Amino acid sequence: IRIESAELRIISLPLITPFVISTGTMIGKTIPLLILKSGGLDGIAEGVMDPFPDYLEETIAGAMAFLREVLLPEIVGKRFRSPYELQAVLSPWRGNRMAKAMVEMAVWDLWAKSLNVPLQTVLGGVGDHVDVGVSLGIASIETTLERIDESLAQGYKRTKLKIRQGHDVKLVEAVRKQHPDIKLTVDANTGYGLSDLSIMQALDDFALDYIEQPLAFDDIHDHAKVQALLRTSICLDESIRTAVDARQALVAGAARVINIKVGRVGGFMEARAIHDVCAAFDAPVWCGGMLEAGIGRAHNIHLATLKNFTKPGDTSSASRYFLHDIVNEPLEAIDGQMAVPANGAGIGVTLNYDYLETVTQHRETV
Ligand code: OSB
Ligand code: MG
Repeated sequence: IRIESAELRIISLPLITPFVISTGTMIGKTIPLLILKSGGLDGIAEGVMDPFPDYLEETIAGAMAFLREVLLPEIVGKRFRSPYELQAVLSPWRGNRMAKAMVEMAVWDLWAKSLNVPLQTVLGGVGDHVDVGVSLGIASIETTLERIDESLAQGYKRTKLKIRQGHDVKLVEAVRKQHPDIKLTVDANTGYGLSDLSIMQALDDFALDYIEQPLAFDDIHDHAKVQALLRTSICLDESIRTAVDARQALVAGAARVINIKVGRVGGFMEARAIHDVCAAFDAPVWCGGMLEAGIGRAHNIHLATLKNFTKPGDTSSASRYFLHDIVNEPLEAIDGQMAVPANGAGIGVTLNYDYLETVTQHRETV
């Protein structure tokens, strides 16, 4: 494949309901999009970085500059026999895995399309659907219970509650009282410290499937201290950017489950390496989400068809977040299962350019 040109866009989508997590509230999604053109085919990817560094360090502004000035000029006009050859372009640069992931994921899409196969096939995934659960933002106990009734009625296979200081044990207690047997997890998005051990020990009594990222975004060591004192598994999200991180976390006993987000870890090569390390340690993984629109959601679903994605992922229906998606194909879960998009090769979804124009805030070509 020869990359002929690259288009960068920033789009802005309103969220149907504000999404509240321990680090802040999202009322809309600003999403960078990359479209690579090659021989009449488009390779497309979404970035998962936020306008400001509140989940991890990357920002949209920083990613746009890095893509525009460094990464895209290094690939436009060049030939790649496969996405594996991108390693030489991407690996010299430190960090910035979300920006690198945009390039890498778009090239995987392009490569699969050039071979006329689904993305999951080149990734090594199998099956035509994946199990999914919901991630419920912070809200009152009453509202949370209503949302749970709704998602259970829709057949979602796991309920993840966002928690934060002061909104944790009582919430989980109330939910467990109503639903003693559901697959339940919590995600603290780094909201606690070692001094909050008693809270984490209290959460240990509710048969949670795991407690996601209780401690700092860059910590492994202290998670191991806490994991040693809990029966409940810790699941790491923010702390895992690489397969080396995953190995160190599993060797240290910092977690027994890992949330893989292809956009967070720099693309499919690293996502697969993390998946493989976890499999070697018998640690299950699941596919996380970043409130992606249809392009990123489609990439995530293809990834989640790999064999060690044994827990339900976060790629729930797009309509839970957006009134209109940027892709033509509806990505809607049925009975807790999301079909692998298959409208054509690659990611199996197509951009709705009419709608895209109406939500595009910025557009440039490299
Ligand atoms: O920690 O998993 C997270 C959304 C934004 C930032 C961080 C996280 C999340 C989610 C949303 O939990 C999952 C989804 O895309 O539905
Ligand atoms: Mg998380």
